[in-house]
This record gives sequence, C-alpha cells and structure tokens, in this order.
Amino acid sequence: MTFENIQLVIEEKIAIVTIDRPKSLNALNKNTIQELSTVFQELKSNKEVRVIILTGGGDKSFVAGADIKEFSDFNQEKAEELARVGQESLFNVIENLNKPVIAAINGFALGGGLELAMACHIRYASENAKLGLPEVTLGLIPGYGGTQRLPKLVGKGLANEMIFSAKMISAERAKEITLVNEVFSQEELLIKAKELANTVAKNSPQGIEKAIQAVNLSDTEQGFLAEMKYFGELFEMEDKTEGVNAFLEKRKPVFK
Ligand code: CO8
Repeated sequence: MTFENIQLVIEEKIAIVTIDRPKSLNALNKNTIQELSTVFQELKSNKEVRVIILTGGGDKSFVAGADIKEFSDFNQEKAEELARVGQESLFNVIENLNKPVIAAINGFALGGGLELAMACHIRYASENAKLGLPEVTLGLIPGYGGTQRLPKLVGKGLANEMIFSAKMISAERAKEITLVNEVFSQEELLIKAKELANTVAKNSPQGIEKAIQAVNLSDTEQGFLAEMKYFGELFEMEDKTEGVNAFLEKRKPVFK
C-alpha cells in the first residue's frame, strides 16, 4: 500500500504508522484523514499485526491539528460533515480497534492532533512534546472528540482549563495529569513504545480485543455486564485454552 501523507512499516507483529507532512507539522488535511482511515481498516484485519504505534514525521510535531488552511471556505453543513466523517471513519475506529494503538507523541499534539492521540489506547510522549486544544483561539471548539475524551482522561476541571485557556502544556505536566503515561527523551520515545508493543504482542490477542471493548464501556452502565459476557466468551476461544494449558505445563504460551 502506498500513501501520499503517511508511511506504514510492519516489523514483527508491530505496525508503525507515521503521519508524514512535516512541512505542515503533520496537520490533518482531508486526504490524510482518509489515508489513516484506510490504513487502520487494513491493519484491523491484518493477522500479522498485534499492536500499532502511531507517530509523527520529523522531530517537531506529532500532529499540529486539523489543517486550518482547509477551513476558510467551510459553511455549517460542511464543517459538521467533516467532523462527523473524521470521528466516524478514524477517531472512533482507532478507539474501538481490535488491537491496541499506542500514540508516540514526538512534538506538538494540538487540536485534532491531541484528539487523535486521545483516541489511541495508550500515550507515550517525548520531552519536547507540547499538548493543547487551541480551537477557541480560532473561534472553534474541538471537533474530533476532544470535549468528550479529555474530561475522561484528566477530569472535567482540568479539561475545561485546557479547552478555555487554549494553553499548551508540557509533556511533564501531561504526565502529572495522566494525559500521557510516560515521558522519554526524543531518541528513546520510539524504542520505549516498541518495547511496550513487544510486551503486549506476546499476550493473547483474543483477550486484548475483549479487554479493549470492556474498558471502552467502563464509564457506561453496560460496563460490568459486558465484562462478564466477554469473560465468558473467552472460555470458548483458543487463546484461553493455550494460556491456561501453558501455565499448567509450566511453559510460555504461544498465541496464534
Ligand atoms: N494547519 C495547517 N498548517 C499548519 C498547522 C495547522 N494546524 N500548524 C502548522 N501549520 C503550518 C504553518 O502554517 C507553517 O506553514 P508555512 O511554512 O507554509 O507557513 C508550518 O506548518 C510550520 O508552522 P509554523 O511556522 O507556525 O511553526 P512554529 O514552530 O512557528 O509554530 C505552532 C508551531 C505553535 C504549532 C504553530 O504552527 C501553530 O500554532 N499551529 C496551529 C495549531 C492549531 O491551532 N491547531 C488546531 C487547529 S484546529 C483543530 O485541530 C480542530 C480539530 C477539530 C476539527 C473538526 C473537523 C474539521
């Protein structure tokens, strides 16, 4: 598969997707959203891939937001449509993917860029990362799920502060408020993301898929019921047989 704005590398069960428009600080134009949507759909059904890392090209930016240059001629209908298409075809797809997506935030994660990172299951950042939702400086609000995902990650008060002030925060501050899990030097970021991906890739893909679904329901009324249901379903799947047998036979499990 070849793309104009993204790169895909697959190494030993780990896919690395790089958004590669460094001249525009990897801003998400329509085409990039489409390409990302295509690549995530493909990776979803690619049996060779267990974990995906999403990062930005160059050393300055993860993603500096939606491409503001495309905004000028939008009307209400077009803007709402773009937000809807983006959310449905990409952001929600990532959040509900059947395998984990780790955002490796290697610089600016602003507006739609931070929203993209927040749709991922796990976030690591480099020391130079700057994170923020500057939409109100443009007379807008976050439109790719930011008003919904940020309060869940950091609580309403801190989310409101970030959204209303539009201020960027440092990687360290982002870790303090649990917006990112870990902070590394720029050189280490991908290495550490790959280390985590390798650890995750050894575990049961069937278990992880169900865990993603259950965790995604954690703030709804169906969460506990879903957990019980998925727990039961896994007893009819081969990973559970392999995992339990391997423990009893004192060997490492090999998940297919
Ligand atoms: N869109 C388009 N181009 C961008 C963007 C962007 N978001 N960010 C940077 N660029 C471009 C610049 O225009 C510049 O291009 P050129 O060289 O052709 O002038 C190039 O990238 C480099 O940028 P700077 O020269 O500005 O680099 P600096 O290091 O001086 O500044 C900043 C870096 C602080 C990141 C600065 O570029 C900036 O403030 N960018 C905009 C950040 C922003 O406001 N992001 C939010 C956008 S709105 C959004 O994401 C809404 C999401 C919801 C959408 C819902 C559906 C539509």
